Amino acid sequence: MNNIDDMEESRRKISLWGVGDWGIRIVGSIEDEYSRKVKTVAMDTDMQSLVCSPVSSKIAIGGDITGGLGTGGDIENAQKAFHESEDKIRAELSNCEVLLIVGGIGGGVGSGIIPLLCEYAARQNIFTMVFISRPFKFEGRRKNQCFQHAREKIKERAVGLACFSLDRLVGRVGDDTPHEEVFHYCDRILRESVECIIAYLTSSTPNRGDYASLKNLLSYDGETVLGACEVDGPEDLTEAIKGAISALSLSASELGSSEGFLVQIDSGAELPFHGVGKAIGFLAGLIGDDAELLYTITRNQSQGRKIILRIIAVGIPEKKVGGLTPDMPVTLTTQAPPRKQTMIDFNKFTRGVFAESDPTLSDGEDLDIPTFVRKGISLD
Ligand SMILES: Nc1nc2c(ncn2[C@@H]2O[C@H](COP(=O)(O)OP(=O)(O)OP(=O)(O)O)[C@@H](O)[C@H]2O)c(=O)[nH]1
Ligand SMILES: [Mg+2]
Repeated sequence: MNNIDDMEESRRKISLWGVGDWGIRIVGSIEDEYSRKVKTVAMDTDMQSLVCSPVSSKIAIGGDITGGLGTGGDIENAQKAFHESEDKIRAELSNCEVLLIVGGIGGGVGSGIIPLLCEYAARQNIFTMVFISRPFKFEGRRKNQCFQHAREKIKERAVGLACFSLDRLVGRVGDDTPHEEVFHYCDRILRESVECIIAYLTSSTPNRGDYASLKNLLSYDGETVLGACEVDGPEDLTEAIKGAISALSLSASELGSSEGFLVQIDSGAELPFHGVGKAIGFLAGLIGDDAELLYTITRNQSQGRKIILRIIAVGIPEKKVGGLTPDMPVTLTTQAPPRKQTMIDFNKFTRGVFAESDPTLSDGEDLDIPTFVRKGISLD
């Protein structure tokens, strides 16, 4: 983005909508560097979530139906509220070329309205990409069925869909990890994923993001994840890509069968061509021959020489929640886990790889624990 005119041009064209509580919170948390390149919009029946949001445009719907509250999971009421407010929605979408929609599926507003908004945008020929979350399994079967239904409807209409399974994102959480930390972590993954897509769509580097490539990338079934890593300067670019690949928390077979990858390199310093080629080539060497691979470079001089590298992986085969995971995640770095990735203690094992299986007990002794440890024999 070279000048203010370019920025105004992209703001007019790209709209980022948060739908329902969580979607609105994510849109409200997008960093300025990205949010100023798009028009941000919040839509909800819930006045409180709208009032608290810093986004530039707010659409309150269904006042007569919910009295300014959420729908309490009532999809039908959310849909009635949408239909009642179609005039406001039409006005807000006039001149929009690209619509990005974010929301959590499981409540009434996100689940009921996102599919309708996609249908509406498709009729207006608006290029639409959607970021949704699959509810935690513990939220119950009804919410998960509602996810399946909403996903099918969205897929029929939107050109791109990124589904984030909350259970996959969170993975193994340490027994003492606070609930709030886990939620903040999920917020970050969705926020950064949206930021990557904005970066790609608005990049002014030679590999300028184009709609068709993104459409292909986000057209695959399956799950989406994001990994990020921060390094001190261009000389550490390969370390950055290794850190971000590790932060994806995918096994080697999942990495090899993912359908596509988008790499965003956000750099304070000028990047050498060979360094970029080496880093991207490193990832290319690990993924399937047919996988799509896109990248974009954004310059952010306010961050000095620092580089933040993020990878979105899409089309990952769905993980059976609670099923066995024979493959260990690919870990390519021995350094401390990447910045922002340290909030959750994912690997809090006390019995190594046996931590998730039942102990092999014989005469009251656990045979999975080495004999010298069980018997207290010193090896000195
Ligand atoms: N990780 C995480 N997930 C959230 C959070 N808030 C909501 N969700 C997820 O998003 C789903 C929808 O929640 P909301 O966005 O609150 O619901 P809504 O669309 O406003 O719908 P109603 O309030 O029922 O009208 C939930 O079922 C959760 O799976 C959050 O702060 N963190
Ligand atoms: Mg709500």
